[in-house]
Amino acid sequence: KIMVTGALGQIGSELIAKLRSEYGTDNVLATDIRRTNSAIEGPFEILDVTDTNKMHTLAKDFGADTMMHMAALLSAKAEEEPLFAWNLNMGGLMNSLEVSRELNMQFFTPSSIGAFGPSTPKKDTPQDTLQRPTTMYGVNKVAGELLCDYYFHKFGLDTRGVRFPGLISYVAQPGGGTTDYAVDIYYKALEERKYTSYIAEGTYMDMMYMPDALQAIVDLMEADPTKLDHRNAFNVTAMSFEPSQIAASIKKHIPSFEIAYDVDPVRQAIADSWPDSIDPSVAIAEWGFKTNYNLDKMTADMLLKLKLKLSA
Ligand code: VAH
Repeated sequence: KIMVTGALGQIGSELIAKLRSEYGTDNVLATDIRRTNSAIEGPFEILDVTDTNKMHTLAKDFGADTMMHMAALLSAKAEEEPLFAWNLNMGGLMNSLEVSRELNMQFFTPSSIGAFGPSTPKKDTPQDTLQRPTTMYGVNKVAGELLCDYYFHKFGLDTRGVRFPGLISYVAQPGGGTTDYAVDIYYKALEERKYTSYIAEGTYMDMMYMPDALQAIVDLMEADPTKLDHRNAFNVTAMSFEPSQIAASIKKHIPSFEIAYDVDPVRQAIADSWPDSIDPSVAIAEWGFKTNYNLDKMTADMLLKLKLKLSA
């Protein structure tokens, strides 16, 4: 039985559906700081992840044996409010680790390519390398990786994680990320036939379509633990592209689509501090990480599903 925090977020909202289809609706408890109008069928509870007691009570009463901690403030938002980001990202993580330790739950939380910094090798970024991020989000992610490994070595807690690239989805629009231009561009392509990118042409970042991200979480959590030499957190990626390449992919479907640039210095600085392309070979070797979507296949699916969503 799985408890998910941040269930209304960009990953959480689709992770709930994925887990419920894999394990049954009543075996997945969705929690978030508020209930949105988008009706969530199945078990749902209001939870602020900085409230340890309520988190413990909900997990215990539900009989959860697995915790998937997805609640966090993303990179751009965290740069606007670094102290709040520290308290939410680190306070929430510590609480979810402590509750998982007390109730002996298997544990998952995502890290990010944001856990790397300007001094990290930018191409084929290795699994084990220098991590000196220059954003509050990155500091939270590196500290989070070390904390999750600590709980594994010190308490034997079965913690696992992946360093996600930018994730692209059509269900919940991401809030406050840097890679979100790659989601916004699809909405604007359909609504306005043009998009003004806040990330400069030529800025490469790792990306992945949400279905591949969700499958990676399930595959990692079901992997044979004796095969895992690493725990927190595995490099995973599906593709690396820069804005003009995703624009070209969209133009194959919408020939009149045009991209323009109006660079946001804050989010550009964040993007420039991250790798261009990371190396997922350790995840492939230790638990069979794989992806199904490249840029053109993702674009075709995103435009199809968004057309349906926007016309609904
Ligand atoms: C962000 N989408 O932009 C998130 C993610 C790798 C990027 O961490 O902050």
